[in-house]
Amino acid sequence: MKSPRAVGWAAAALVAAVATAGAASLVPAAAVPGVAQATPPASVPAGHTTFTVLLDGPAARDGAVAAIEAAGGRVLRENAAVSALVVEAAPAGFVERVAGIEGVFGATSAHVVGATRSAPGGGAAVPGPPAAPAPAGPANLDPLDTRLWGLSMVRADAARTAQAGDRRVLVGILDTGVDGTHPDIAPGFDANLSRNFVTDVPNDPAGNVLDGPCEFDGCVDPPDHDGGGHGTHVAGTVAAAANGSGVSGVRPG
Ligand SMILES: [Ca+2]
Ligand SMILES: [Ca+2]
Repeated sequence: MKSPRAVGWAAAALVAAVATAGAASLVPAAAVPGVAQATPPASVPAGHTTFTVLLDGPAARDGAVAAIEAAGGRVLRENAAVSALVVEAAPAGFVERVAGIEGVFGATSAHVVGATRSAPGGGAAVPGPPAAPAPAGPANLDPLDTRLWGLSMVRADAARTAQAGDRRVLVGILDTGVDGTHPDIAPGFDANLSRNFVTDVPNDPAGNVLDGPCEFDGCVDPPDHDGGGHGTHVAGTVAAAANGSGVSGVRPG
């Protein structure tokens, strides 16, 4: 996973951003004609695992699903808006078989991509160095903007005087989700354009806590929910409103 700062800078390159996309739901397969009833993660047979399979597009869907099932896969959920499937199967050779199917753009297993650092002997965050005194900030920034170094570093404070943003520009935040109800986020957030591609995994196969208990039925968060907070932080870097409170983003208006 990129560090928060790396993600923030990547988004900042888009400047004039508007809609911050969080995550939205893979619809239950039962809602899709021709696909079996959605099955909760716990029903994945022992020894099987889940895969994300991305199709070329809607036209490829029916043929690809039939071929995936012939290759030993079972569709659990489908996000028709982006032609993505969550499929369970025995892992041996499944990705290789599916990758060769016409209409399949790519496939990968659900797996841990990394781990964050933990404090020795506990889960508390490792304290950083003492914060430097906040410098006097440029005019027209929100009260907490002086605690950020990035806005001035990329001259966003100066850029906004010429162009505060263009709402035709959409930015997707691929992260822990986005709290679309946050007062600094809500003005630029579009829940209808947002999707959640990830199902909560309460525990890893060894029983260790990963996401913890699911907050919502089906273990899929709604598109305006952030289960971790980091995605909302990144969305704020991009597009927090310049509204006289909190912080403002690179695209403040
Ligand atoms: Ca969650
Ligand atoms: Ca603000």
